[in-house]
Amino acid sequence: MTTIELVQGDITRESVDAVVNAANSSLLGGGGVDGAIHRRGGPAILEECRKLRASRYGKGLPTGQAVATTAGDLDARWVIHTVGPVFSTTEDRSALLASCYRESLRVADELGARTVAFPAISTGIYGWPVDDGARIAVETVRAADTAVEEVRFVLFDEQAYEAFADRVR
Ligand code: AR6
Repeated sequence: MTTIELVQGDITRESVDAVVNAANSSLLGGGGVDGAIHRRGGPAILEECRKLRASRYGKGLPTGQAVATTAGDLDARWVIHTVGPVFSTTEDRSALLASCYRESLRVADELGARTVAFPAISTGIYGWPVDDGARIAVETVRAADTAVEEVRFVLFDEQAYEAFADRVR
């Protein structure tokens, strides 16, 4: 059984085995939580991301997939980068958002991570409504077949925290 914990705050301050990053396909950084992780984690993360671009992901990391790097100076062993879908009103991309959570947990299992912190993927710059993003996140983690013992959703603001709390209760 995986336990779900909710925290309101900055994911870069968490002590866990793996921190999930809501990245973009370039893997070369950006704003939001991605920017915060690279800022606090330092250049070692970007260096590994560059190597991944030069080797396995020449065309970028596809939406819905996940890949791990060092966590650099974060209080974690790994950062798992995943690319959420941009929200669309004309196309249902929920399966891709669910895939981000599932694939991140699969990578966590490969690494042997037992505690994993997730942000609310796609609910910032990518525009996903936070209530629906929370529903997909919680449903997918609950249904996942994983050895991860604790999933900690780290929500930056109160609205996101409340959206997740409504789903976990
Ligand atoms: N800790 C926890 N959550 C955070 C933090 C933080 N330090 N900073 C922001 N959030 P976003 P996306 C929340 O925009 O929507 C980047 O440029 C934020 O409030 O970070 O998946 C990437 O490079 C929101 O609830 O990610 C991509 O280009 C959630 O994290 C693009 O943004 C996700 O917001 C990805 O967009």
